[in-house]
Amino acid sequence: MVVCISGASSGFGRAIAKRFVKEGHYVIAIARRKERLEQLKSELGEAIALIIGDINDTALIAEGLNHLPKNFRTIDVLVNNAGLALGLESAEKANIEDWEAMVATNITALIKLTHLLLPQMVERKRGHIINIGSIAGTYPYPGGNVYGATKAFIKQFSLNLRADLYDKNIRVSNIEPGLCGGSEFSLVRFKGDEIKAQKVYENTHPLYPEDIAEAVYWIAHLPSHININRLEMMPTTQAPAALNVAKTPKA
Ligand code: 8X3
Repeated sequence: MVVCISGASSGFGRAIAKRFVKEGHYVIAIARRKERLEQLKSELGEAIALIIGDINDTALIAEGLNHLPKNFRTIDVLVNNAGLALGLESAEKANIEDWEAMVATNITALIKLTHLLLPQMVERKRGHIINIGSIAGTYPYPGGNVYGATKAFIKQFSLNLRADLYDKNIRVSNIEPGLCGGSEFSLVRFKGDEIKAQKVYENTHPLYPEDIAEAVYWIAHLPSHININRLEMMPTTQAPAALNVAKTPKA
């Protein structure tokens, strides 16, 4: 199996790459950070091919895909993993550049890579697109504003792809993880503030990137007549929150 993973240099992407290579599969790892990718290659060896560059640069990614070594040319699985959250401010205080950056990576880059790889899958009548969504695409939380909305887009895009692809033997799945430690997710969200980032996972037992990798691996290895549409996963220590009602203080 050849698996193409965006955002493969760290976190979920890296764990997914390792999981597949461990079982003898080939991985195309796409990410911007050259050193990290090269380190991954030195760990995983010949089973990994690198495309180093910005996921939004379609020409560069297409060029990389067109020059893959022979063993990597028939892509069976696309894991749209690249994504980020920026900020946790209330909507009226949020930074518009943060909103735009989340839309650019979580939505625009994801649809562009899908659009690039889908025709060859349809032509071969074989393929699987696995998107990394989030529980934030279903459950609103304060400060989740645009981040959650981008993940809701991914959820609906996945379901609409199913509507176009169910008769072409192409599977589409959306994995929707909740609180997950062991990655740079919160460090990125809080712009490098390590203390804030650590607090998110303090005194609790979150999911870890390896748990997400396990889910991706399982979904990709089910018999081909089974399509997991959505897989919502949370740590046992997390649950959808109660509805809040704001009360006006008594005068
Ligand atoms: C990550 C899950 O709850 O931090 O997408 O938004 S959450």
